[in-house]
Amino acid sequence: MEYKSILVSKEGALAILTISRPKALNALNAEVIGELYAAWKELEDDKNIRVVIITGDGEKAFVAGADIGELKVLDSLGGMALSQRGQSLFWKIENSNLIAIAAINGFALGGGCELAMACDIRLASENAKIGQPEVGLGIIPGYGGTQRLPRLVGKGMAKLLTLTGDAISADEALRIGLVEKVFAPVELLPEAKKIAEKIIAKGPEAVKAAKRCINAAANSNLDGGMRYEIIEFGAICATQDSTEGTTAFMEKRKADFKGR
Ligand code: DAK
Repeated sequence: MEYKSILVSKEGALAILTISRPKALNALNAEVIGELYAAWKELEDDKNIRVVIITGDGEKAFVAGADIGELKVLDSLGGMALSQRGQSLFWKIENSNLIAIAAINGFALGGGCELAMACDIRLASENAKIGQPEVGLGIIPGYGGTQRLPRLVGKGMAKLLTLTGDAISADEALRIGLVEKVFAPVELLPEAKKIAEKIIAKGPEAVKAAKRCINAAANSNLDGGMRYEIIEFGAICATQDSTEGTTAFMEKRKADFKGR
């Protein structure tokens, strides 16, 4: 499918989804959100794809936020509708069978930070600037930022970032656990691809089940999460891949996973 504001490329089981609205530093307007929806569905429907790297076009921005021009004209109902649409896209990414890696190649502000937080893994280039500056515009984060940020960095740090609106460097984001790794700008995409390839080499059903279990940890107490893990573990033991993976180890050979 052809898109106007995003680019989708595929390399085997890996897809690279690039948000491309460079004149507005890749800000998320309604068109970008709509196209991300369509592209995500296209990638989920493609049974060959297992990992998606999401990045921004150019060297300056991942995503500089929701489109401020569009936010300016929102009334209360419009704000709720937009928030619900964006939230459901990010929910879809977070709970997808696909693994999403955010390659943060510059500004990730407001909606950009929220998109990155909906991904499974966040990698940043050394020039990244990350933050939730909405209160400076007289609004609050509307794509899940008030909920995902405290889950990643703790309540106090989430308040410090959100209430001051300060953007932080990649190194500071690494220190507080907002990103997992930092690379030189030229290394960001190659390193993201290496991580993607490692995931792709693993048992497909096991990767999906592990993602579901870790997501459950954020939404349940320890007891409930442990019980959920037992159920997922039981299901994974019934797959051919679990037999193949354990047999391959005993036979000192590489596993040949089939995804079933
Ligand atoms: N929206 C629209 N245009 C943007 C933009 C944005 N978020 N960010 C940058 N641009 C545009 C600029 O207007 C400029 O356009 P022209 O003037 O060239 O036409 C172009 O991109 C280049 O930007 P600058 O000239 O400003 O570039 P600089 O290097 O000088 O500065 C900057 C880069 C990232 C520091 C600066 O552009 C900036 O401060 N941008 C705004 C960052 C920001 O505040 N982002 C948060 C947006 S609020 C909700 C849903 C979601 C949200 C809230 C509610 N509901 C549905 C309720 C989320 C809100 C946000 O994300």
